[in-house]
Amino acid sequence: MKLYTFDPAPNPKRLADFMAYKGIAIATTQIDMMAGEQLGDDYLKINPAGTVPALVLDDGTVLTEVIGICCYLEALYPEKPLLGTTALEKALVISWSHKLFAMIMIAVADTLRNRSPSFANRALPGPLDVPQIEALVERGKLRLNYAWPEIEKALAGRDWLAGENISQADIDLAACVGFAGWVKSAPGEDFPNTLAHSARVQAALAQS
Ligand SMILES: N[C@@H](CCC(=O)N[C@@H](CS)C(=O)NCC(=O)O)C(=O)O
Repeated sequence: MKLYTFDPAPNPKRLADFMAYKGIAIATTQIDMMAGEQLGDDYLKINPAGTVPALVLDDGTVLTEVIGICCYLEALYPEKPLLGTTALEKALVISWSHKLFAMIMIAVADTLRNRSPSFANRALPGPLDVPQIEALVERGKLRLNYAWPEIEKALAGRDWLAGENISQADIDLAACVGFAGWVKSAPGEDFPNTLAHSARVQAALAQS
């Protein structure tokens, strides 16, 4: 297996934290997004979507979605499960991961990519030229203003999002909180449950 990734980026971080918690090491090449390597010919031959991370399996299959890569690795390395153990936990972890991606990751990405000059004509990841739409900056913020109170409520009286143990849902949420900081829209002191949750995730990762 070979992993292509770029450590500072938010989706790669979701996977890096999954692997770190479970103690998984894979031969890795960094694709420097700051230098645009994800859109270079060499990398597009590996992942035509031009996104990181990508996991290339020994039979040549390329997995390009973090949650799919996590599912594959969890099956190979079942110790310290992060995708749930019961039917309900498994459903909740995947549901939260999907919801966080759609509700928060995309909202932050819209806010960032539609305003920053460095993303001119690159409003969406990938090889397609996509012009910025200024209105999506405000819409992104609107969506985050709705999302954080929902998350805060969901964490009331519980340590972890999807059951009694840390899961990928928690790692994803902490990555979302970090990414939201890039656009100064991370939850602040009015969101004590969410802040405590991020600290709990960091502590679990530090112990792993
Ligand atoms: N669906 C992918 C999303 C991957 C993604 O969007 N990655 C970003 C980095 S966080 C990327 O590769 N962006 C490429 C670009 O901006 O050109 C996943 O679940 O991993």
